[in-house]
Amino acid sequence: MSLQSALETMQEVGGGLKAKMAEKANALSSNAKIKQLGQYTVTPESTRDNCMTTNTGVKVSNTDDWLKVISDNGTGPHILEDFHAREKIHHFDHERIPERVVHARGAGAHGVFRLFESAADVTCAKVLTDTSRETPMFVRFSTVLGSRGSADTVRDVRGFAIRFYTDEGNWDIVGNNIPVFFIQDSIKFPDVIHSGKPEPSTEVPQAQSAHNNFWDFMGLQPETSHMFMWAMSDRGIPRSYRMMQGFGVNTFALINEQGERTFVKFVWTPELGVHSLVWDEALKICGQDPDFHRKDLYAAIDNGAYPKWKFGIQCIKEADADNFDFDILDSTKLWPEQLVPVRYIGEFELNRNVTEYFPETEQVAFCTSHIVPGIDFTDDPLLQGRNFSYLDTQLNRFGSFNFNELPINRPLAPTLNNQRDGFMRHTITEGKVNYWPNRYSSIKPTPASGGSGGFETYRQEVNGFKQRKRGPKFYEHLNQATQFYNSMRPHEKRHMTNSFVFELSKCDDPQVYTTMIERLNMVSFELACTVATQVGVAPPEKPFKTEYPTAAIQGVSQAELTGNGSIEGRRVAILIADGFDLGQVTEMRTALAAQKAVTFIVGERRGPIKAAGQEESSKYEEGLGADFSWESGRSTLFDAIYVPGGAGHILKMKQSGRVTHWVREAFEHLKPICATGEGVDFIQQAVVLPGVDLALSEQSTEVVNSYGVITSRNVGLTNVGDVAKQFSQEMSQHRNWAREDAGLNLKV
Ligand code: HDD
Repeated sequence: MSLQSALETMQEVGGGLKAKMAEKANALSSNAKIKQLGQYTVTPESTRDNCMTTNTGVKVSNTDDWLKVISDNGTGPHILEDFHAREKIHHFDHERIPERVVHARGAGAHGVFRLFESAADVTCAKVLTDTSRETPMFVRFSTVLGSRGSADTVRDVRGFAIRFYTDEGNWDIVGNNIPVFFIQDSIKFPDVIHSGKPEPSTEVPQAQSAHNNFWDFMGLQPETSHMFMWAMSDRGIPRSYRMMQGFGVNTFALINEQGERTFVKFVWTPELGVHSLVWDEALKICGQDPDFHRKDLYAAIDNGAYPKWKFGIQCIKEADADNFDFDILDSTKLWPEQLVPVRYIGEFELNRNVTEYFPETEQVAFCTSHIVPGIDFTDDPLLQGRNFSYLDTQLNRFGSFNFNELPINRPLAPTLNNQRDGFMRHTITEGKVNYWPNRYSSIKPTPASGGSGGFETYRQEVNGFKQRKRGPKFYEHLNQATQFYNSMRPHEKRHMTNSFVFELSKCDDPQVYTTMIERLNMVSFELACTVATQVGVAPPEKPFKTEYPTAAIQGVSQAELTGNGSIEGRRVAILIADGFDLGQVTEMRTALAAQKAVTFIVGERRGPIKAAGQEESSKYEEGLGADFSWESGRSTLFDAIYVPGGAGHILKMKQSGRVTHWVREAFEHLKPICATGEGVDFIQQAVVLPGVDLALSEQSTEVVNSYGVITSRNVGLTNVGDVAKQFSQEMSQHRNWAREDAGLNLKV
């Protein structure tokens, strides 16, 4: 392949793919909710003559100078009369609304839900029974503790709130990426959140659970044990919002046509698998790219790599409700899949980015109480209080009950009732009366009639005494925490141990970390001993229990959730300097682009990098344009690294400590690394792979895969494809845990 044709091929790969994606994006831009939002969307073209106006529609002639009384020296006092200037400043002064008290930092996207199996046996909710429907959705991902301006990749639980704009009204599942919660009763929510938020005396730390107050609360409140094990696992540092499971956490009820009740938990699992960052990487990204997750989501959707989740239900019949050794209404317990299998009945895809952040992602107002006929609440003591809190908090954020009239919250189902007026009322309702009953009876409550009639609460018998108490099974807090730990693979256990060590080492009050070691001993003697030694506390003398549970929970280890082998949206850095082998780069890019991975050229400088053979040319613009320089990019922001051949470029790379660090850091973070031709020499210099002499492959076209480092020294153009195949296979597994098991990551 000539240099010229190689460059042209690369342009075609990029251009063709983009055009195809744009086509798909247009086709998808028109679900009913998107059309509805279109009525409220303005563009420069929708104005008169592209002219800026005031908020009352008057064309503006000057927006740079406040109206003044100008004296001879060219200055003078402002005039209050300037209605445009006052409107502009007033508006700015009032631009902020209170940020969410939790989950303040978020990223949203639009999508669509498709049902492939009717759940009519358990519910009459049309959204879960009518397989011919496509239901528009809006989803918001978030961190919990940090404020709006905090970083994305902190260790934290992630919010995963999903809204279905059904024909019967909005249905929200305000979920998380972890299936259990810290506390059992909603009255304790302010306590758990206060303990995690910045300490009141100093307002530090920001977006961190690694401080005295958080671990003080965890140590003193045994019911948190299961959830803090999850938060300290890899689930607390997801690689991408696209690679997280979602859980409704609370126990809801489904009601079928016959009026029968089934207890249900909702779960959704990503097609791309559940994957996480490694801790060192997550920490670095907080500084290198605090918007890492929101950018990742935006870029994937923008490039047509639409993330998808299978949507499932776990059901327990009313008659079986008492047959478990935990209370099925306790949100600190999950329903193990081996006991209650997930029935996947649908899927959703996010296929459209928001047009403007504030009116969509910031103003979306989720409430657990937004349900539709066929779905109902249970006595889950966490859910009951949530139903109160979400509506209350929206009133604080919006200052008015009319927040459901905002475009993003407005249901697709028509709304009509006698609730009128209030701040910022938009709707104009015809008619003479705003009360019921009235002499016209034009609108009236409608009796329940399956999924399409009025909402009717399940007829549940309730009797008892007013008390502040929980059911007897609520008092067992440790079994599932231990079972979760038992379910982890060795590398997952190692990561958990290290996170406890990190977090508790940030606490400087010995009472806090000593109590926490006691608490950990209640979950696992082994874990408590390892953490204690590292944190500087005497390990417990003996196990807290004579026998800890030995069972594991199915489906909770991320090793069981690696996805469908796709590498869509994976970011691959190609490291080059002048004199690189353009043929190899072209072949590799084409092979990866075919699988919708996104490649980036990272060069010795940004701008054109000359391929071997082009070096003599004096024209600056010749060469392959680098997206980043070795200095401006960082290995942490990519999923994998490729170093192509080219004697000249390898010579330069070997002289750069920065680019050597790139490869070593990626190796330490267990990422797939690929090298061809002379690129292999560079890898050999940068990392240590015991028992593998990469030079051996010099004489053959063999592709060597050692701990996720894929090399082919004597690669002919014909087999870059084979190398790419092994490279993408390795990428689809996300990280090479065997490298960590062998301790190689720390030997670079
Ligand atoms: Fe909550 C926001 C998830 C318990 C009170 N919560 C909020 C959001 C998510 C969750 C994802 C952000 C929604 C968005 O993107 O706008 N919360 C959960 C889960 C819980 C949970 C999965 C356990 C099952 N929450 C919980 C309790 C209470 C609250 C027990 C109060 C008693 N949560 C709120 C809130 C927030 C909120 C204060 C703040 C902003 C908002 O509601 O809209 O009402």
